[in-house]
Amino acid sequence: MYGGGTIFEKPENKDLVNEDPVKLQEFEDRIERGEKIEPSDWMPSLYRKQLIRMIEQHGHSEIIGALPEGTWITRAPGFRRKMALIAKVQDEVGHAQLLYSAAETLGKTREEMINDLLSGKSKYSNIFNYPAFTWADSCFISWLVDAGAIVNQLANARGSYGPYCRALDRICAEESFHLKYGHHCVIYMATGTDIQRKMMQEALNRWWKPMMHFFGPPDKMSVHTELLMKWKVKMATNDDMRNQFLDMYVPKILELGLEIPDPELRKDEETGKWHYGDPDWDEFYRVIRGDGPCNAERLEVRRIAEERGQWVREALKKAETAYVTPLA
Ligand code: BYC
Repeated sequence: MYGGGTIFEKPENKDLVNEDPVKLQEFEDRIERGEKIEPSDWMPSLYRKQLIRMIEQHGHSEIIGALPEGTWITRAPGFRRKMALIAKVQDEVGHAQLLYSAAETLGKTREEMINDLLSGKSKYSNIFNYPAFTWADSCFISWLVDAGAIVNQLANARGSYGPYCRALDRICAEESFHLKYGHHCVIYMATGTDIQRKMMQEALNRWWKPMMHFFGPPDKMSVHTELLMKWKVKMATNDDMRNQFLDMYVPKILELGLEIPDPELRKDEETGKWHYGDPDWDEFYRVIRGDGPCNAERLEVRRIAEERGQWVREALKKAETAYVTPLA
């Protein structure tokens, strides 16, 4: 089952057996021709479920992803960094709003999505379940996690579902500012004092493994890729995205005099593929099942934020009713 049920199973293609074969063929032909599918168009229920699962998880990742960096706003070194980080964190939460709106076009309400996040039924990105101990951790997120997100989002923005693609276009435009900000922060640390360089190296050591996990399990272990690529929801496989990230960012990291904590990392120039050491996929599965260093804390913070924002939502509802109720 999709949309928060069992995990790591191949798509239930019996869902497709029940679809009207003529409509299914027309739908697949449209996708093949590169047309966008819009909310009022016919779509197989499995396409709808898969999109809800993926867009919702993406939205949750943005909102939870704002937490580790958010804790650094008050401690950011200097006023300029504070202002930039406030703007970045605000953008990330805005991305969640765009994504939740895109997922709502498929029939799941925002309330249902938030409830599924808080109950642990829906996932969010593995990487935000790790602690940001130092300012250098925040710099790592702003540069390299955003870089990974851009690799993924630029590819999928060319996908088949109109509302998701349009949200991704806008998100990518904002992420490109984050990337410049993050790169600047890392350059500053990596070319600073011995202590700053050491802090940056330690952050890289802490985050490299979750960063490798960020693109999802290796293709041979991925359960959704085949179908999602066929329907152009995903435009690159997990391994291709990881490879593209390594291609683009390994040279930039090394240029700064930082060491990548993987002695096996090397590029096979013949195939163009990177070889890397086993990043401990068991840890990845543990973390995405809820057993990472910060999963409980992240959800608790989100739950408190939901509780504290309840009065705002109620006030807005009342204001809306007052506005539409004619005066006596
Ligand atoms: N984390 O068959 P697979 C940001 C799950 S926010 C957690 O390969 P798929 C930022 C997967 O869901 C941007 N779970 O899946 C924010 C599935 O489980 P279920 C984050 C993961 O969907 C603030 C199972 O493993 N980006 O950058 O084909 C500040 C099997 O995997 C992960 C997105 O969310 C993971 N990393 O491919 C700074 C991108 N990977 O659902 C920065 C949108 C896999 O069957 N999502 N799983 O229970 C995607 O592109 C795809 O969903 C993935 C996975 C590539 C992540």
